[in-house]
Parts: sequence; C-alpha cells; structure tokens
Amino acid sequence: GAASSAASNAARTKTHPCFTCGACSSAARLHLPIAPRCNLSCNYCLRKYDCPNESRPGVTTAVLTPEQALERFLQVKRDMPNLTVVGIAGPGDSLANPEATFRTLELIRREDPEITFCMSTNGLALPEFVEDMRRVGVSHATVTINAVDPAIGAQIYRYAEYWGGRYTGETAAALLLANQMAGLRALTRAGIVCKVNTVMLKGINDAHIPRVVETVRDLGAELTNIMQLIPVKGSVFENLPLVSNKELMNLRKSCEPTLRQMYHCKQCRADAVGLLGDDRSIDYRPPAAT
Ligand code: CLF
Ligand code: SF4
Repeated sequence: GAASSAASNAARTKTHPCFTCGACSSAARLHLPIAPRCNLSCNYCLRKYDCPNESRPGVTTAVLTPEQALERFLQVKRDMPNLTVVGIAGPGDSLANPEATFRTLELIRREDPEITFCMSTNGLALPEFVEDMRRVGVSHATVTINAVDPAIGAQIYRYAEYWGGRYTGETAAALLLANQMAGLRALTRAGIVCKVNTVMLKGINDAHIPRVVETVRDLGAELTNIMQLIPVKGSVFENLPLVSNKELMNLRKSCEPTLRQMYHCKQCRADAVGLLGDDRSIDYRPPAAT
C-alpha cells in the first residue's frame, strides 16, 4: 500500500548520496544517459550538451539504449559494491523520453529488486507519469522549478512543447508551473521523496527564490538544491552575470529555516558514475552496439 511504500522510500533516503549529505562519502550513484530529447527550452541550455537542470553543462554525453543501460548497470554493480542509486538525469529530460526511461528501469528491476531508483525532470510532463514512476518503483525524484510566477518564468523559458503544441512567453511558463505543482503534489502524495532544484539566475529569479522554496515546501518537497548557473556559450544566458559562492551560500542559508537545503551538489554529468565528488564517468564507455 501507499503507506508502506512511503515508509520504505523514506528509509532509502539514508543511503541516497544526494538526499543525505552524510551518505555522499560512501554511497555511489550511477546515471544512465538514455533520455536525449527535451520538451522545454530553457534559456541557459544548448541542446547539444547535457541538461543543466541536473547536469554539468558543456558536456556531451553518449546516449545508451535501455538494453545498453542494463549492461552498464550490471557491469558497474559488479565493480562497485557501494552502488546504492540508479538515476535517470538526461542528457535531455527523463519524461520527454518515457519509453526509454521506464523500459530501462523495468529491465533493471528484474535483475535487482533492491537498488534505489531516482529520476530528475523539468516537470512539464510529470502529471501524466507519476503513476508509471510509482509502478516501476521510483522512490526519489527531482523537479527543477526556477519560478512560481509566470511573469518570471517567461524570462527563463523560450518555449514548452506539450501534446503537439508549442507555447511561448507567459503561456508556456504558466503551463509549466501548473504541471510542476500538480506533479510535485502527486509525487509526494504517492510517497515519492522529492527534491527541487532551482538555478539561481542573477537579476531574474534570485530575489524570488525564497517564494519558490516556500511553495515547494507546502507541496511536500523534502529539500531544495539551489544551484549556481554555469553559463553555456551560445545560450541566451551566456552573458548573465555570475552568482558568487557567497551569494549562493547566503541564499541557501536564508532558505534553510523554510526547508532543508542541499549544500553538496556536484552538478553531475548525465552519465556520472561513483561517489558524488569522484566522478568516474569517463572510465565507463557505452558497450558497442550490436
Ligand atoms: Fe542523480 Fe540527481 Fe538522483 Fe542524485 S544527482 S538524479 S538526485 S542520483 Fe545529486 Fe548530482 Fe547534484 Fe543531482 S549531486 S547534480 S543533486
Ligand atoms: Fe535544456 Fe534541461 Fe531545460 Fe531541457 S529541461 S531545455 S535539456 S536545461
């Protein structure tokens, strides 16, 4: 039932290196890069690189098929006894590639009933897929929410693609926000432990972020991860002034009384492997296609 899965999901938080800072020096995560497409256009993104919502920008990750992803999982699991989490974090959006995302997780679940499943998404397609996430056993999710006001969101997103339509401006931002909020609420009601990532954008959403944190707390999120923008050359925000470490830390500290904050994010690659601070993704090559 929902109550017992909520309890076991919460227990998994202790060995999740992103959701529990104390686990990050011992517990490893594996990102499987099976999700190339995206349904959103964020102004800090260039699609030829990994999704900066949950990844290091400027890096191009080779995409795996679900079968190749299963192979990589089995290989990494053999090599890494401290592997606790399998994550889907791009290189596009997990839920803009639902067939590949859920097929990959189903294949792995057949081989391993225990490993923790984590997914990150921009949230645009979330309301449609919460039930699938629950069904395949996703216990942890990250939704990137940069604004809870469509007037601010309109400065961050160029367009959103939804059910065959392309939306721009405040219409796109309002659609995205409605789906993020309904999706986050449905996830937490289903007992899935949620983190919200927010990219701090100087002069755009920095003063607004405390409201984002309050809103997602009220929707049941466990923590927020306020992240620095790493500017991508060629993106709309390539020349946005940088946020200093001090400004980032001050904002996190001021939000801490509202909701638990993440301080140890490494802005991983979409194919990251190992401990958060010890990225070994380059050691692992995709198996040759057969
Ligand atoms: Fe991966 Fe993200 Fe899951 Fe962690 S990463 S999908 S929650 S298993 Fe972690 Fe990496 Fe920061 Fe993400 S350090 S970028 S917060
Ligand atoms: Fe880029 Fe990620 Fe935004 Fe999609 S959700 S446009 S991949 S930053």
